[in-house]
Amino acid sequence: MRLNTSALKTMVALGTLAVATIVTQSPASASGGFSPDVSSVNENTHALWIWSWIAAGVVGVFTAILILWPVFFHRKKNEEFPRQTQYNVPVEVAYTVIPFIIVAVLFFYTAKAESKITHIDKTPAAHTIHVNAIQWSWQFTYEDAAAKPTVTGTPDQTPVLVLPVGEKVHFDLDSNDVVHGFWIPEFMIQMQTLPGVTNHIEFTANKIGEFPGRCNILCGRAHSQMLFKVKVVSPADYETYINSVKVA
Ligand SMILES: [Cu+2]
Repeated sequence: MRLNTSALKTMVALGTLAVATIVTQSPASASGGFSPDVSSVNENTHALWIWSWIAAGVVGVFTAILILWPVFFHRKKNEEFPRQTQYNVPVEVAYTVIPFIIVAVLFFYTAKAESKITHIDKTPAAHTIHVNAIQWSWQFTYEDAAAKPTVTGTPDQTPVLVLPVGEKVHFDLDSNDVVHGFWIPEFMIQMQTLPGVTNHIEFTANKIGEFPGRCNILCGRAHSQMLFKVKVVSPADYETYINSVKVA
């Protein structure tokens, strides 16, 4: 095997770039596009998100090396048809078992995070909000206010979902018509709203601020306008708000 210096340099450069990308995206040095603690969901999901990318990066770099190595170092040197080999049992066992282990590990941590996120506590949450998805907007009913006021949005008038900071909220999710997806990207949460089935989720918003929300299931003509805004306020402001909303 004849080593081609420029090919080797290219491979080293590619390897360095890949490692640098992984290192700068490591849990300690970067957020991977999401905050680790803006909601109770992020606390469960963020590490999984980062480690999934690291696993994907390692597999990607390893696969690239396996592809590039023969490209650079086993180029055809004469017209002779190369020797053909097959049925290498140890190699075949390795490339069956290793991906299986990778998928099993990812599955284990995903199932663990998912069961935490969808867990509903026996002790009722401090607040309950009923979310109703409609073509093409949202209705939010604040069940813990005496009057149970409902806020209804339209594609032109984006509704606001007000949440109390640091207090767990129980959500009942329904749909009026077709399948929609209740999605707050920065909270790393989405759950489908299904006609005829009520889904439940509980989480706590940890930081005061405003966060975009959307529908993430293609639900018809104005799907892209099915937006809402999440406004996280102090518990006192939340109480004031839900008791001041006009009853619809
Ligand atoms: Cu929708």
